[in-house]
Amino acid sequence: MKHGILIVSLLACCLSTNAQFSLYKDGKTVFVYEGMLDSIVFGLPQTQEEEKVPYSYIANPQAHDAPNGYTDACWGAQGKVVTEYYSGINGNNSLQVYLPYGYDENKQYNIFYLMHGGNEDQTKIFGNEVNLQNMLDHMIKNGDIEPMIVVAPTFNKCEAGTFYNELRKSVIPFVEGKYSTYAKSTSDEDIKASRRHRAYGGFSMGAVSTWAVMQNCLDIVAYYMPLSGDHWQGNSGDDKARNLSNAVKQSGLSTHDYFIFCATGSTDIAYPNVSPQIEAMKNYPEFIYTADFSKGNLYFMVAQGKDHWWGYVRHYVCQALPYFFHE
Ligand code: FER
Repeated sequence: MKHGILIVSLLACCLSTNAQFSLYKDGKTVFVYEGMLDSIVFGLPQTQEEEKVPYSYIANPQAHDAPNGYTDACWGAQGKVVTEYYSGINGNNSLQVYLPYGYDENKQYNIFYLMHGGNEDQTKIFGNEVNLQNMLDHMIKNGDIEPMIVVAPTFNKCEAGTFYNELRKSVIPFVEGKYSTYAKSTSDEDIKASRRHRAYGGFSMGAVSTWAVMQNCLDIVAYYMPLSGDHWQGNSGDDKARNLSNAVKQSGLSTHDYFIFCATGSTDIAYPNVSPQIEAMKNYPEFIYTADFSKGNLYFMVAQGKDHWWGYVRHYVCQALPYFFHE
């Protein structure tokens, strides 16, 4: 070293194998290693990731209610629901953000945008009737899902079928600029790069908004949860399926880049609309029918005897959400 001195310090904690290892040059820190001592000793690369255990999907899950108690308050492990205000492309608007228990802005979280139905608003999903936050708390506590951020926006400043514009231009930049997701920044590039950590779903007209998001936002969203609602672009089931298939083709994505967990009840008013669409989608090579998302990308769960009501639909959310964010 011609200039300055090189100081190497090794601070090993006596009680654990965690170590901090710093290199100083000219009085400046030029390198810091924080990690396991044996990683240093054996010279493993600093960026080594833990090996991911493959998720055990059920290929054809049958609808069932969430475990008893999931709809009740989860004392001691409750997340937080925050009301936010933003100025978007369709004017001033509001949305609600669920932050999981122990939310830490230094960590990164998967994010799920979940849309209300017709004649409802952004307060529906975390309001007294649906109380989805209770189910999310229990699911996280029980290890059904990783802690994640869940956003309840509204299409009431536009329409269900055009909300995708507000999602892309206003909602995602606002929410993910404020809360810690896998988006490194809110640049178009970073939002695209984090698409596998982003999901969108909705009930009824919210499902209509979901298919429209898939039609128009495949570049920024990988997981879709349309609940009790069909695609409103196209008349027949085959029209709707073809429009979605064409969107996929135009996106240049492969069949392992987007995943749809669709659900409704057998007596739901939307069933006769959704069912032919899904049957038609099965005829297009862009869609591979199974809930095992390591092998396919489309599943349709039908709950026997359930009609068009959030009280049933929230249980579909509980069943579908664990299938997301593993690919
Ligand atoms: C459907 C999608 C949306 C549907 C109904 C709706 C009957 C919404 C209805 C409403 O909000 O009034 O497939 O099937």
